[in-house]
Amino acid sequence: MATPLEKWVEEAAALTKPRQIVWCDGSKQEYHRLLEQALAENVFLPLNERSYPNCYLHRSDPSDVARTEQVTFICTREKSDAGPTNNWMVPEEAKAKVRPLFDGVMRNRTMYVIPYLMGPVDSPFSRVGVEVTDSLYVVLSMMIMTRAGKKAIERLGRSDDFVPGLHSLGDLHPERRYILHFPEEKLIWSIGSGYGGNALLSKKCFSLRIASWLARQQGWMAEHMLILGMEDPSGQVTYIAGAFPSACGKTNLAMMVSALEPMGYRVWTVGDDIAWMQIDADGYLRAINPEAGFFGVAPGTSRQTNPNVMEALRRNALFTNVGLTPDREPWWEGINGEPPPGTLNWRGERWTRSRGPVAHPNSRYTVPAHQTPSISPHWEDPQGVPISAFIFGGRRARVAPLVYESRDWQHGVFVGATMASETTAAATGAVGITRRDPMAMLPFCGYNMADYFAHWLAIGQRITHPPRIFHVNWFRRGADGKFLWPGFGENARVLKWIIERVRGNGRAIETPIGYVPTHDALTLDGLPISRATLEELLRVDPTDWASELDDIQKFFKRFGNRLPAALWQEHQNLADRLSQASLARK
Ligand code: OXD
Ligand code: MN
Repeated sequence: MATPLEKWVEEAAALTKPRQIVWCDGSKQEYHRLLEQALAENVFLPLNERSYPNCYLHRSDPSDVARTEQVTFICTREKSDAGPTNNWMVPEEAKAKVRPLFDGVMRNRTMYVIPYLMGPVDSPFSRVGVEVTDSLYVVLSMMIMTRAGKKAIERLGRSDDFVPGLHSLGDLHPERRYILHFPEEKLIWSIGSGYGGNALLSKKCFSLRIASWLARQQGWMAEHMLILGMEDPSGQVTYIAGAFPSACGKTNLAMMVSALEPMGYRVWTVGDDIAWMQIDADGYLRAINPEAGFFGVAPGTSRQTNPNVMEALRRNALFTNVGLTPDREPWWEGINGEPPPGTLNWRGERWTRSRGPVAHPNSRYTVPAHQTPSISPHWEDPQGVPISAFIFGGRRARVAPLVYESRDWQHGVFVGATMASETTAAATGAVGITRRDPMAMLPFCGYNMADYFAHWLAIGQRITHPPRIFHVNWFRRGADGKFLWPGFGENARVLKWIIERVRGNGRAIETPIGYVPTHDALTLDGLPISRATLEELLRVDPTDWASELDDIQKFFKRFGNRLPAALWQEHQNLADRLSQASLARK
C-alpha cells in the first residue's frame, strides 16, 4: 500500500502532470549526475576547476532575485489567526486562485521529489519535509541546505508527519508568483519564483513560517536566529542565539574570527539563520540548527569580513547572481578591490560602471556548513546546545546603543518585540526604510504576532534557567554619518561583555532602557577608539527614546486587544523610567 508520502506525491503529479518523476536519494553520485544535467541545460555555469573545484554559478531571471513579501500569504480559516502583519487569504480561495497555475505546469518538465530532514539525523528536534519541484537549481541547493533523500525517508517510514511543499517555477512572471502557507494543514505551495527564500521551501517557508505555528502548538520555539558558541580562555563555551533582520550580518557574526583570539576568546559556528529550541529536563533552553548549509549574502564578504566563509567557499559551493571574472572566478562588491577587466556582471553582460553593480546586492552563496573552519564540534549534537543569551539587533543609525541588557525576561520580550531595522536588499522594495521587525520575524512568523509575543512570554514562565536577553546595534552612526563601531571581528568585544554578564561579573550601569556597559567594561585593547566615540556609542538619548515610544505605541496598536497586556505594561514602565530620568537631570 502506498505511504502517505507516496500518496501526496501522486496527488501533486496528478495536478502538475510532469513528463517524469525522479525521487532523489541524496547521494553524492546523484548530486554529480544532476549537476551534469544542470550544466547541459545552462542552469549552472562551471567556475574555475582549479581555484574553485566543484563550484558553479547560477544566473536567475532578473525579475526574480529576492524574497517577495507582497505575494507571500498565510492562509488560515480566520484572518485574525494570520494577524495584521501577514498577507492573508482564506485557504479555499487561495487554492482556487493558484491551483489553475499549477494545473499541467510540469507537462514538459521533470518533477523532482526531495524528501528532506531538518535537523541532525538522530535528533528528537528534527522534522521531515518533502518538496516537489521542477527546478534543478532548487534540487541541487536543497541537497546542500538540508539532509535530503534516504535519511529523511528512513526517518519518516510510513508516518504522515511531514510538511509537504509543492513548488514550480511556473512561467516566472511576477504577476503569477505566489508563496502560500497553509499552517492548519502544514502545507506549502510556491509558484513563479526560483529565488532561495521563495523556492527552497525548507528554509523560510517550513523552518520559520510553518515551524513557528507548530512550535506554538507544541511548546517550543522556531526563530530567525544564528547560534554561536563563544569560547573563553579556560575553554568554556557559552552559547548565544541572535536574531537580526535579513542581510544585517548574521552569517558574518556566526562565523566571526574574534579580534580577541590572542586573548583566548574564539567563536564557534552552530548556525547562521534559524534556531529550533526546546526546554530540556533541567530547565535550560537547547537549540539546534535545522539546516545543513549556509545561504549567505555575497556582497561585502571578504577575507577581512569573513575569512571562515571565504575558506568554505573554495569548493562545492553554488553562487547565484554574482559576477564572473575572465578567470572564471566569482566576483562581488567588497570581495577585493576593483573587478578585473573583462568581468561579466550578474546578468552575464560585460561590466561597465554605468551598468550598476557587478553582483546583484542580494547575490548569494550556498555552501555545506561543515566546510567552514569555525564549525562547532557540537553543531550536530542531537540534544542541541544550551543557550545562555539571546541577542536582538537591527540596523539603526541612531537611538539604539552598541549594546544593552534587558532587565528580565518580560522586558527582554518587549525589547525583541519592538526591534526595528533599516530595510535591506534581501526582500524586494525600498532599501533603508526603518521598520519594526519583532525578533527579526516580521516576514517569517506564520501566525498572529500578538500570539507569538504571548508564546514568548509563556515560554519564559516555563524555563528555570532562561537565557539573558540583550540588544546590540553595530550600525550606529556619528554626526558625520560614519559608522561609530568597526563591527565584524571586533564584535567579539561585545560578546565577551555579554558572557561576563551571564556569569554575573560584567560591569554595567542601569539606564531607563536597561543595563549598558560602564565605560571601562568593554575590552577595547588594541582598538583605536576615542573616549568620545565610546560615549556616543553607549549614549541613551532621551529625545530619541521619546519618539521611539510613540512609534512603538503605533505599532502595538495594530494588534488591538490581542496584544498581551504585559507588553503595554513594559511600554508604560519604559515611559516612566525615561520621565524619571529626565526629571532627575533637571
Ligand atoms: C535569508 C533572509 O535569506 O533572511 O536568510 O532573507
Ligand atoms: Mn534569514
